[in-house]
Amino acid sequence: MSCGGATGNFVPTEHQHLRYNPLRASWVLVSAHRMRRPWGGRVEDPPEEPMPDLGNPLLPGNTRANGEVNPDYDGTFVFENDFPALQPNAPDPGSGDDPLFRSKVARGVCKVMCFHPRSDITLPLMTHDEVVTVIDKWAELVEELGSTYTWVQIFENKGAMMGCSNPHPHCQVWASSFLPNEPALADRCQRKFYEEHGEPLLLRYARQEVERRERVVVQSCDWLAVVPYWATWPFQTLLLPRRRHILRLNDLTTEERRDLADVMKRLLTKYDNLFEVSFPYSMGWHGAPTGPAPPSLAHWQLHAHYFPPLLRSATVRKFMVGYELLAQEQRDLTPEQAAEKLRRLPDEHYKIRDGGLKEQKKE
Ligand code: H2U
Repeated sequence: MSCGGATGNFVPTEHQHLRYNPLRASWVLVSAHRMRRPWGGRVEDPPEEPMPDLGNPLLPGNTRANGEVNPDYDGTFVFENDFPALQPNAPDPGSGDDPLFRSKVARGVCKVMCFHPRSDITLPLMTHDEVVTVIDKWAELVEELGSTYTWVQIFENKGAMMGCSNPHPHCQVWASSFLPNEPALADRCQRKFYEEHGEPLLLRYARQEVERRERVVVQSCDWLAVVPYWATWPFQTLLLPRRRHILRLNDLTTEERRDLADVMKRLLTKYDNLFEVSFPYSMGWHGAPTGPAPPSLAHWQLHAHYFPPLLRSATVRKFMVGYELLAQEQRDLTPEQAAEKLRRLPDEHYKIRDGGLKEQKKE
């Protein structure tokens, strides 16, 4: 790894050091030498493979918690969350006069989007065309909800380990009248970089990662997936367009969507192949803020974050606890080591290799 100003005896896999995350203006402590320590901590039960539960409320034709019956869908299916965290007509709490007890109005909508009619077909196991359909639907939702709301957060919690409550492949879409903390921070950081350097931070970053190669996991004509230089989660990745300035999912061309579907399938197959388990993660898209009159956005570049918790095996995870909560983020494995492990994995899914899905699913 090339570190600007490194002294002769610095070895990133041996010597602890700090790395800067320019999207969050924060530092992460990298202590790769700790990978050698014995593990005496919690070992999770192996994540359960979703059993075909014919009563799952997300399946076509089934009844949801609010009594509505799902249509007999055969592609994606979007519905209003029956237990929404954001509602469109919440009253204004008023701002109050005390600087220590401030509040603000929060309005929005929450939707759930099923990716596929079958509960056992996750994104890497879907056909290329089926993944394109998911991307098209994401773009449509950004367009539709973005005309009213300031921020449209598409996110997927996958696996019980990441708090996912339903094994049916799905994501959530929360649109809000306010810019949430994380995108607000990404907005400030990208804007500052643009003002100082005259080009979008992530366009320059993608170009440099393609040249440096050591953190690249999957690369295509239009897209790049890397373990970012500043990754915190062991196998965290950043997925971003590498060739042109793109604000949001709905700005992608047909070709870019098809290419993205291919890169997502390859990345998620590698994730599943790492420990031969349906890999848990939280992922989400960050595109430029929306709403009726968004400010100047030349500094923004569309990107997706994948935050997977697994560290050493299908049962040993990374916790973000003591030092991370009270001091700062810390990791053991270097991002370059994580990228190399993922890069070397086959593009064929282990379930396809083992013939597990052949009878049910034909590409
Ligand atoms: P997870 O993405 O964390 O698994 O959440 C699934 C969402 O689906 C959850 O927000 C919603 C839950 O409220 N849901 C319904 O709206 N109706 C149902 O009948 C089941 C689940």
